[in-house]
Amino acid sequence: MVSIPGLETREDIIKVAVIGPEDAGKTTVVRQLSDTFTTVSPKGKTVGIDFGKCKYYENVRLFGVPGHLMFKFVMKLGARGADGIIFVIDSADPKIDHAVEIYNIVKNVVKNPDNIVVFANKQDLPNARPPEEIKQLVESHVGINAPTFGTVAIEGEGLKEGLDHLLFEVIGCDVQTE
Ligand SMILES: Nc1nc2c(ncn2[C@@H]2O[C@H](COP(=O)(O)OP(=O)(O)OP(=O)(O)O)[C@@H](O)[C@H]2O)c(=O)[nH]1
Ligand SMILES: [Mg+2]
Repeated sequence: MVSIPGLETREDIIKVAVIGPEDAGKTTVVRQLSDTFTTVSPKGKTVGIDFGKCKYYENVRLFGVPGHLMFKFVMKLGARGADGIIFVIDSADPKIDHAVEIYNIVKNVVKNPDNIVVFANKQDLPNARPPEEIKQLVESHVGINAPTFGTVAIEGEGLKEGLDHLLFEVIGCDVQTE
């Protein structure tokens, strides 16, 4: 477990919001990156806020929000004040119009909407579009040029690489390895 210096107090914890359209894999991402995890997802659909304590970094907390637009108010609550965003897209079914709407809701409540990485998830599916295509889709529709990682959340593939990029390259966290 690595700690990020100067962030020992509760207020200084790094909050990462995990957003994206319904069924993209947000809850799976939070669960895989966490050692302590809770979710409110009856029948697999998140209606509350997923919460995870990151298994790699002491000071990092992951907040997963619902993907269904019916729960916009919960999206805002869960993402409010986040230091960074993981934007999860199902590469086989990107639901890009919903993604645009979700980003437009969330960008107004986070600290800096440019602190974002995209997870082009479900790369294991035969009809998944490659990460570069998802990057371009997000750029042309959502209007953001975000670092994009191919992921398979159910296997944990690509998740730590994407989180590390968000923390250290995009947000610019300092890291202490002992
Ligand atoms: N094949 C495949 N399935 C995945 C992957 N990631 C998640 N899933 C599956 O996709 C479904 C939805 O995953 P969730 O993590 O619940 O998705 P979500 O974005 O939290 O869904 P909502 O909260 O309802 O919007 C589940 O059946 C997952 O097991 C992946 O990388 N590959
Ligand atoms: Mg969910």
